[in-house]
Amino acid sequence: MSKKIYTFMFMAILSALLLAACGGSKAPAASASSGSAPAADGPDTDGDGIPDSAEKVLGTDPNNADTDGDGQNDLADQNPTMADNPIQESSTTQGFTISGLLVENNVDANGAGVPDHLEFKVTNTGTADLTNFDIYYTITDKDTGAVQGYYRTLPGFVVKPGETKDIHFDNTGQPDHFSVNPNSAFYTDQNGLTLEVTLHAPGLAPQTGTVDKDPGGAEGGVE
Ligand SMILES: [Ca+2]
Ligand SMILES: [Ca+2]
Ligand SMILES: [Ca+2]
Repeated sequence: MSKKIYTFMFMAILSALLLAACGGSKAPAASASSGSAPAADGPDTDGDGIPDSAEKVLGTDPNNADTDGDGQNDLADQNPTMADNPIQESSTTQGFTISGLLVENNVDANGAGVPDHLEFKVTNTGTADLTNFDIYYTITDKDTGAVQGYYRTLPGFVVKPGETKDIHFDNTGQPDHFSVNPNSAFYTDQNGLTLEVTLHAPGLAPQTGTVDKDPGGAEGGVE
């Protein structure tokens, strides 16, 4: 589907959900407590003006007012899960590598299975600490071609010279784990997916990687 169609669908769904959340302009006041209204109201955890229940339907993040990281609030963003890549780096100096990209069959430090998530290794090939990383990644549905794009800064992620560190994208809140949209295509789309990652640190050439997620592999349960 084209971006225009997505935008139209998003705005139409959002309008309907917000109208439902308000009880509708023509609904009698008594109907608000009848218990038969759609569950589109309730808490708005991130305060972006879209109730958590509606964010789930829209595919946006109930814990992040700017799901795609493009600087525009979900309510105002006409395509809230598709940021353009803002990383513009002219340096060609190589300072780090990325490897071991994984999006399913993840395991913890003891080898026990954990819910699917994006993870990979970052190796500092230079002589100074690396920090102030940022990342842009896309999730593409291999059947429909639909694309989501997310931008994140990675505060607190430091890689020392010669060190290789794992970085994870999930919502466990552990060190070197960074939050993700729990309603993204990664968790809701059962088709085969391709993730393309661009990792950047200031003054160094960005590094890219690609990894595929098998059809039906959306096991659900982001943590
Ligand atoms: Ca919200
Ligand atoms: Ca949100
Ligand atoms: Ca946004």
